[in-house]
Amino acid sequence: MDTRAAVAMAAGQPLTIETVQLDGPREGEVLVEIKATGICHTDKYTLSGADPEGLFPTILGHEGAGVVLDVGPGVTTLRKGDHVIPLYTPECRTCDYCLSRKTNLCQRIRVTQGRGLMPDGTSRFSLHGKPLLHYMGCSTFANHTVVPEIALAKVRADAPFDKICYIGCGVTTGIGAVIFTAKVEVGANVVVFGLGGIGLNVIQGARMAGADMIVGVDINPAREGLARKFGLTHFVNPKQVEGDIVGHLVELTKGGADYSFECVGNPTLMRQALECAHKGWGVSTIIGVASAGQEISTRPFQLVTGRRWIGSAFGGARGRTDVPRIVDWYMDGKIDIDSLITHTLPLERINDGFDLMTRGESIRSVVVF
Ligand code: NAD
Ligand code: AHE
Ligand code: ZN
Repeated sequence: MDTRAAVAMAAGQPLTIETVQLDGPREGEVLVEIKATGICHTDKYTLSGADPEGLFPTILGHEGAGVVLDVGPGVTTLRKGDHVIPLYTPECRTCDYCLSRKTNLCQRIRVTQGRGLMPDGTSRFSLHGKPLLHYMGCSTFANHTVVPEIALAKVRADAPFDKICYIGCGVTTGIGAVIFTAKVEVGANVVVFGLGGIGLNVIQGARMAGADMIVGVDINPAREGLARKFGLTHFVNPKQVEGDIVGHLVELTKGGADYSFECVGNPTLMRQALECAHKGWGVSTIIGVASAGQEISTRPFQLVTGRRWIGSAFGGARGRTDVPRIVDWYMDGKIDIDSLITHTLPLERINDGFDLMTRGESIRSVVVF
């Protein structure tokens, strides 16, 4: 079939809107009509060329929601008409990783996914007879896509696509990092570096968890107002702090953060986030994605003295299990997504969405097909 897509022909170039060809679903695969997709900072990172797994030409996008149009042979858990959210972290429930119960990082199809291919090693997309690569197993910047059954969460049919698409990455990543990964408890002090599409969801998660003090650190002063709506209690602009930011945060939190989160992708901030964590028990969670070649560092003394440095992908969420629950949280009014979707665009304006992010003017732009 033909479908419309925003194609990334090469790193660093704007996306081009094309009519691409999409083959039908094969064994264990599902054809999905994407109704809406968010634009995440990770799409920008990959488009920039800094992602070692960023292969071109490709169809980016990993924050979508849509409807099942067709299923391939062997698909048993989904059928035509089901509403779904594609998962860049699948949940096969049979691999060693899923069965360990220690991680959400299902590895069933990770190798082919990282090469931009379906599990059988081929692509379903092509343009003028030449293959286009998939991205993060999702490629939601296309009006139609093919996704493995194990990488689709079935969600309730009354939830609006243009809002719940954000649960496909940002909402789950931020809230999940607090609840599933760090397991923040009632009364905790929390410091969040970066108040964008992820960090604001960390703040929302920290409030849900019952944190006392929620400190946000961002160089964009415009982030403070919205962050306060989500539970921020203290805003720190590093540009206005004289001297050492770590010392400032330790003093503000009266000894250090019980939990800190890095939501920017900057190794310098990752170090600051670790070092502002409380001696003896502070836990610092890295969420931000840094480019290939960048490394984190600290004095080992920071860890010897009881701080823990951990990371979180997709908020530690098991997608097929947890994503439908998070959709329920949204529909029940327990979490706010609407206030974070600052821009809604047609596919033809998808590059504007990237520009808004670059200029720090958007939290989430959502493309509606
Ligand atoms: P964003 O662009 O919406 O937000 C980034 C925020 O960081 C902005 O508010 C910006 O002003 C702030 N910032 C930039 N430099 C700063 C500095 N020096 N000090 C303080 N604040 C600074 O991005 P996002 O969508 O929120 O994504 C954040 C990061 O999380 C990215 O690296 C993205 O790739 C990553 N990410 C990771 C996962 C995961 O599963 N681990 C999932 C989604 C996104
Ligand atoms: N290819 C990238 C990987 C970057 C990365 O860590 N991605 C996160 C999701 S970001 C979503 O916006 C993730 O899930 N990581 C686990 C995994 O298996 O990729 C790089 O930098 O190499
Ligand atoms: Zn993302």
